[in-house]
Amino acid sequence: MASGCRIVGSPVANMPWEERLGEADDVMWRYSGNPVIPRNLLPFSNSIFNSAVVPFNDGFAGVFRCDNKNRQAWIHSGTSPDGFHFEIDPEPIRFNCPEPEIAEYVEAYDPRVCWIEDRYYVTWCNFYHGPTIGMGYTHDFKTFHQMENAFLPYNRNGVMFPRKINGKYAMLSRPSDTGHTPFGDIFYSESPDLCYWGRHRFTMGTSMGWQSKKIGPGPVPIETTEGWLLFYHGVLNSCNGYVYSMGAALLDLEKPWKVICRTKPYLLSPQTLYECVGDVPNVVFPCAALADTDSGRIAIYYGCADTVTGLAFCKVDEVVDYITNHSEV
Ligand code: BMA
Repeated sequence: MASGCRIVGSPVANMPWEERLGEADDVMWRYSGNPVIPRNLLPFSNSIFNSAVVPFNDGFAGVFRCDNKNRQAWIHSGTSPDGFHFEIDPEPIRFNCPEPEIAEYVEAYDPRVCWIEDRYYVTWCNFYHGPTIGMGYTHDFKTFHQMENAFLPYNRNGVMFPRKINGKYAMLSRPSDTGHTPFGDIFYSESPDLCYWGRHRFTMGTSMGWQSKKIGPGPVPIETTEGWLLFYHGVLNSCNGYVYSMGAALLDLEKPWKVICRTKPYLLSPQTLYECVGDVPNVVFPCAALADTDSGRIAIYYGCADTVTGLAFCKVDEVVDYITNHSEV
C-alpha cells in the first residue's frame, strides 16, 4: 500500500535507473551492471568506493574516494554524463586554503557532496591529529576551497542537510575514535555560518542485529513530504569481523534529531561477490543518493567491500512505506 510520500526538491534530468529485474521483491535492488565503478578506473587506483555523486549541469559530478597503490586514501573530483559511466581526475583534489595549519592533511576519505543555496559543499573524513570532519566547497568541480574543520577529532561521516533548518545550517555526524571505532551513534549539530557548530543533539543510537555495534549517516538526507529520509549504515560485530549493511530512517522535518521511524530489518546487506569479497569483506557503505521529484525514483551510490562502488535503486513511496511498517524506534 503506497503512502503517496513525495520527494521535495528538484527533478533530476537523465536520472540513472533500472527497473527491478525478475522475481526480486525487495524494496531496494541492485544495478545489474554493478560494480558501477571498478577498482581500477584510474591506472594507479587500488580501489574506488565510498564516493559522492550529485546532479551537475546536464549530467553528474562528484567526489570520489580513490585509495592508491601506496594504500593512501585521497578524494578526487569526477564527472559522468549518465550516472553510470565516470571519468575521474587522476590528481587528488588540492583545496585552496587560507589557513596553513589545516591545509596540510595526511589522508581524505568517505566524501559527501551537498548542494546548498549556490554551491556544492564537500564534507569528508579529514586527518587532523586524528579523523575529523573536513569541509570545503566548489562551484564547478575544478576549483575547490577548504573551510575550517567542523568538529574536533575524533569524528567521521559528516553529512550536511541540503537547506537551512530553522535558520541554521545542519549536519549529522558520528563521534568516533582513532581506530576501527567499536561504538557509534548519530548526532545532529547546527551552525549559523558553517564555521562554528553547536547545539549538538543525540539523534539515533545502535539497535539490534545488523545495527547493533555502531551506526553512521550515509547520503545527504532527502527531503520528503513525510520527513527527512536518511539512509544510514549499521554494523554487526560477527565472529569474523564487522559487517556493514544499509537501512533508512525518517527524521522530523523541523527537529531532525527526532526519529519518526527506522528500519528494523536492513534494506541492503553484503550478499553479492563484490560486496562480500575485497579489501574489507562484507561492507555496504552508502555515501550518496540522487532523488528525482517527478518520478520518486532514488539511486544510491555505495561502497562495496572497501574496493568498488555499487549502485542500488528504490522508490520513495515504497521505501517510506517499508520503514513505517517495519520500524523500531
Ligand atoms: C569505516 C570507514 C569506512 C569503511 C568502513 C569499513 O569505519 O573507515 O571508510 O568503508 O569502516 O571498513
